[in-house]
Amino acid sequence: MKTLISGGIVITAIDTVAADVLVDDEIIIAIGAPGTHDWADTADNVIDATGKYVVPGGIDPHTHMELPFGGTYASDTFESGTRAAAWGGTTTIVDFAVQVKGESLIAGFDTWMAKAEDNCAVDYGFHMIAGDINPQSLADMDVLIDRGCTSFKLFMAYPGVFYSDDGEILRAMQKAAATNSMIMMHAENGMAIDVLREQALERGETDPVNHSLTRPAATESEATHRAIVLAELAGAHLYVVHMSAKEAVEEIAEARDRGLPVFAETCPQYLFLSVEDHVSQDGFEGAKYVCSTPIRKSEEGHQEALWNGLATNDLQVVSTDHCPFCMDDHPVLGTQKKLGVGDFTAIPNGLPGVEDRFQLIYHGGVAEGRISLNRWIELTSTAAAKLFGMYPKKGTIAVGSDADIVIFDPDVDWTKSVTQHHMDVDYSAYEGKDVKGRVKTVMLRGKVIIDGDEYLGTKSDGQYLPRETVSVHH
Ligand code: DUC
Ligand code: ZN
Ligand code: ZN
Repeated sequence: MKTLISGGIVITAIDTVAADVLVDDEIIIAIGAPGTHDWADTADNVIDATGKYVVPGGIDPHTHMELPFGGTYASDTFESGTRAAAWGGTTTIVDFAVQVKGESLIAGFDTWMAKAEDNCAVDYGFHMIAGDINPQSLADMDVLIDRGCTSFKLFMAYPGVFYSDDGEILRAMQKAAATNSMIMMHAENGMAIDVLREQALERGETDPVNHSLTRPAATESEATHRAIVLAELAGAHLYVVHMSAKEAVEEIAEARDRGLPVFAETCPQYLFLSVEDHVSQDGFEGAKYVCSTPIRKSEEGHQEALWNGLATNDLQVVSTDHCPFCMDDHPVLGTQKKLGVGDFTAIPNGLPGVEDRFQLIYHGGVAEGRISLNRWIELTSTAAAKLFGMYPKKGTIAVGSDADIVIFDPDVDWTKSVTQHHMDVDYSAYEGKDVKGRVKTVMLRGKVIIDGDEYLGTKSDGQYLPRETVSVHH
């Protein structure tokens, strides 16, 4: 079956060009100047993209569907979360399989594969959270790499849960260097943060805002610095996740200026939300914005530093860290954010965002003049494909690539709200925000799964995506 997308402006990380795109079955087979071919004669389906952008489907390399956290689970399942991703123009996610203490890496991977299988509306891969670094875990990294899981996340935060000490981190990095796999780091000094949290509670400071206040920027920048030092010692590639502090971005910039293979992402919540306007609201409202790393004070200049890092390539990726929890009771999971009423340390950490990211970065980035159209695509699709071994199958519009294509209308003005999103969570972190630009049509490997207001996909359209090892060096 052949589909012709005609009359649009094709945008990749490099080019902006008026072109028609011909798709055969799951693959892009031709890209040509409008009016120079007879493709319409043999196409089964013609999609008119006149006046629209034709862009690669978004890739979100950081989601947590169904993540167990703080006595509950992230409220989006693989089914609901990937369907919401599709609505927002994202056609690939890379989620995190979890190894808990005492369990093997492979057992954790198999558990997460089983959760996702036949339950994903878009294509999916896995990184592996290594929560118990020991000789067997290090040996098992080889097995996972063979299965297409080529990146491993370590935590310098959450002592007693996911935390690894510096020795464990160094060993995992040495193994990653030897296998050409990627180390992803949650860079926060969890030991110091635990002291600050305990002291805040002792002083009776229990409101949600204390989550942000007990994770000061220095705890992120110190951990980022230490992660870079350890990665350099090991000769490993390092990707620091969910950066929110300008001082931490400076550490990344300094490492990259020295030519190290160090990379980093930020997320929409750190670009658009602040302590002043969101986390410190009256009552328990601030719990909606409790995540780690934390949302920070806008007066400290973090948002500008993050946008600047995205524009200058000190930061390479915008992911979401999608990890939603309901404010009121979830029908199946029960109490979520409100577990932390009277004790901010018991608020499950995380925000919804998988549906928001692609369009928000267009709005805040392109429409508001901070980045180019090409950089928007690079940050939300191409760079993640290259860093995590999916390129050029994913992340671009090119002959031979998967036909994961979004037709995007840059001229639509609309207002974000929980009433119009598809994520299984009872609030929007961007409620009432006016934005420009909206996803119109979404194609996953040649199949139209979103057409305007209609969802045409199924919960098993998505396929597991085995990934290659690292091929990007700077
Ligand atoms: N941060 C969050 O906000 N949620 C899940 C895990 C994490 O590191
Ligand atoms: Zn994290
Ligand atoms: Zn995360």
